[in-house]
Amino acid sequence: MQMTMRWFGTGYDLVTLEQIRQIPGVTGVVTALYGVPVGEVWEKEAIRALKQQVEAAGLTVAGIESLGIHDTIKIGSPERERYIGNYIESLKHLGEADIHLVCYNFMPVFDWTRSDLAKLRSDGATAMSYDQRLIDQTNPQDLAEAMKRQSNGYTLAGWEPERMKNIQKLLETYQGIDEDALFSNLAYFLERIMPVCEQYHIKTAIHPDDPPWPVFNLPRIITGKENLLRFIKLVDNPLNGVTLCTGSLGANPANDIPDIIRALRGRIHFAHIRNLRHNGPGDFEECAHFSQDGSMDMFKIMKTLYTTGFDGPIRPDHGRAIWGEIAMPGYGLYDRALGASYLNGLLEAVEKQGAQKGVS
Ligand code: DNO
Repeated sequence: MQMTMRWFGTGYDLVTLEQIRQIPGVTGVVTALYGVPVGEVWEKEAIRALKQQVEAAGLTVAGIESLGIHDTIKIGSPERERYIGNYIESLKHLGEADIHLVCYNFMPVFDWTRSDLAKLRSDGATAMSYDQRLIDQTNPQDLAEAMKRQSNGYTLAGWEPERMKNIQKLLETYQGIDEDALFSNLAYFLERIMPVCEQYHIKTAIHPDDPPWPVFNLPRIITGKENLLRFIKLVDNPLNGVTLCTGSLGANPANDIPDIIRALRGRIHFAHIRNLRHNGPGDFEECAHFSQDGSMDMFKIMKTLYTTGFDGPIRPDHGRAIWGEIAMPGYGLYDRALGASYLNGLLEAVEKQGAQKGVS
């Protein structure tokens, strides 16, 4: 496994590559061209410059998070052809730059959703949280504005203001799109991109829906074991894989993460590892990565990833806001650096224990 951090790029991220380089064991970043609107082509030169910048800092580009999918592709409208063409072009440029992992999601309209980006914890830190009752009392427009207000001035990936301006129109275009339609539009897209992925050996890794249930009546399909298995069979090519995001899947306590890891053996191409605390049905809050701080057994998760042979990039995920740091919610340096060190510690224990037991 390669320990990485998500990095949003100069001008988009408070954290620098030089800081990331000093976190023990972190050797790469997952990054993106945040200035390019979703749906437009990522040009060769811009990809090369980004890669050179990362490498000059002594890190590697372990993958792309994310190459966003235009809403027309999710909806399956005729304009999708143009955007699928653009996607293929971007993949080709990434392949030519020797980048072989692309994370994306297929959530309608929004990416990850929270009801509060800065909930005060008893330790004095703040963390992101979700309470379905609060979401039910609001509407998409107000939520987008509330997220923006709490974003500390950063643009949140998947909540770009220019898309959110047209949110009402966007929501209308999804009318009539149910789970099956979304699955079939996803299959159509995957079939179209597989040839270029084959040509450049690019692994694609769909990110689970966060939270893994419908939000504002929009369907969500990457929600748990059964649907993940349906997903990998849509296009049964080893390059068509998954980002194992413990925080997204784990928001539903019925999702048994080690069991999901075993079921997806060989098809997990990227891992986001974080903990969270369940407060009740549809109600959870983020926490430190440490097992005892939340509801998940992080040792068991790391051990299962290891023993099932997962060998891709891994990263700590959202952190709490601690030590007075004011950053993009979830993406400050401090708590994610603690998370990376903790995950590395768990991994060392797993490896050494595994070696004693003769588990490969
Ligand atoms: C949230 C992230 C997501 C993820 C996308 C992948 O913090 O986990 O924004 O990057 O869903 O496309």
